[in-house]
Parts: sequence; structure tokens; C-alpha cells
Amino acid sequence: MTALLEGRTGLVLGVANKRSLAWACARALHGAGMRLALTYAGERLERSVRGLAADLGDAPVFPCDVTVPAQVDELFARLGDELGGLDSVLHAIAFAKREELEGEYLQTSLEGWRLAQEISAYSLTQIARGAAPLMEGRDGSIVTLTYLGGERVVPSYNVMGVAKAALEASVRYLANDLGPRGIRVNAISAGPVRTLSASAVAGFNTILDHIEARAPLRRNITAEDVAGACTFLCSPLASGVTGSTVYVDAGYHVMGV
Ligand code: 1JT
Repeated sequence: MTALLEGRTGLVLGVANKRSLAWACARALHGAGMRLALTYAGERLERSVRGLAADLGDAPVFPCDVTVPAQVDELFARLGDELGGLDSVLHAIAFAKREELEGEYLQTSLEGWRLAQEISAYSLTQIARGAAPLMEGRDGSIVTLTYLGGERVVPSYNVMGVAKAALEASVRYLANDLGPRGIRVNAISAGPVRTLSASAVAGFNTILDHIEARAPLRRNITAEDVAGACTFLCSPLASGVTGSTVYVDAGYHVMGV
């Protein structure tokens, strides 16, 4: 039997270290037969990402800081030259200043708001525009990661929640723009997981305990739970799914109290 994603090529943006959700997704996609390329944002992460890429059959690694448009253009030019085309893109990129992830949303600065929007929401549109010419007409799939704080109030998530709301709306508009070109666009709404991003959040343990007590599955999710949904969305099993937010949160989002 041939593997689910044999003969396909994908790009994963947002690996920082081995705890990253993007890394679990990359491993699962590679395990299902996909040839991958990875990117890193800033020199501080280059070593870590290159080390991990070695475990993916020496996946090529490219710099991509989404706040530098020339780097994004160069990324897709090199991907076209070196890989020929793309079937999947995982966008697992978000940023907010630490001081904006505490206290009141009311106090958000314009600069902090813009930065969160630019890196966490606008970057999907920018990446989709760059990737589309490489993905056309091959049941291409773009996947991004979001969180419940984009649609409900999660105290402290603040400016990231507003950025995730913009990201989720972007998924719907991009799905409509790119559907005619054979490209699907979806989001995975992941429950909280201990990652580098989560370590920026005070009181994260309390959130994990709350989910374990309340979620229908009475547990927290793992990075592998997210990776399974990502593999599905990148596969022909999801050929009719676009514009959706798929919850990988142990069912937490269905609860009222
Ligand atoms: C960022 C960070 C994006 C943490 C993130 C994130 N998306 C989910 N999380 C985890 C999280 C964070 C908070 C939270 C619940 C989950 C940090 C760096 C910037 C991007 O609040 C209760 C704040």
C-alpha cells in the first residue's frame, strides 16, 4: 500500500524546537510520505531547525521572517527552483509581546496590536499569495493554527485573541479566493499545549488543569493530536473540506459551563 502523502511536497513554517506543534505536524507529514521543507524565523532558531530537519530525510531549510517581505519572496522563488511545486503549507506562526499577554486587553498599545496582527494574521495571506502559484491544480492544502481565544474571551490571551479572529476570517476569505485554483485553506483550533509559546504565559498550568477537569475527553491534547488533524487536512481524505476551523481540543469548545 502506498503511503497517504507519497509523492507530495510540503512546506512547514513555525518550527522552533522539538516541542513545537509545527514539529509534530512535520514528523507526521513526513511519516505519511511527504517530502518537506522547513523555515526558521531569525538566526537564533536556525541551528535548532537545521538539527530537526536532519530527522526528516535532510529536509531543506530556508530563512523566513514574515516581517521581511524580501525573505518571503526569496523563499518561494527558491522553493520553485529546488522543489518544483508544493502540495501543502503549514503556517504555525504567531507572536505577541509578553506584556500584552497579561492584564487587560483594554491597555493594548497600537504597536503591540499591529505587531500581533502582522505576524500572526497577515502572514497567512502573504504566505498563501506566495505559495499559490506553486500549488495550483493539485488539491493543494494550506493549514494554519488558531486557538479558542480568537472567538471567546480567554483572560490574558488579549491581543492574540484579536489576531486569531483576523486569522480565522482570513482562512474563510482565502478559501474563497483559492478554491477555484484547487487550493483548500483550513485552520486547526488547538487546545493549549506546553510549547515555547506557552512558556510566555503566566498561569499556564492552571489552564491545563481546567481543561483536564472540564473537556469532554477529560484530558489535555498532545502535539500528536494536532499532527493527526494536520495530516488529514493535507490529504485527499479532506478533499471536500475548505474554509473550516477543525477543533483539536478534547471537545472543550462545546462546553457552556
Ligand atoms: C502566542 C503565545 C500564541 C501563546 C499562545 C499562542 N497561541 C496559543 N498560545 C498558548 C496560550 C496563550 C495564552 C493563553 C492560553 C494559551 C505566546 C507568544 C506569542 C504568540 O491564555 C490563557 C495567553
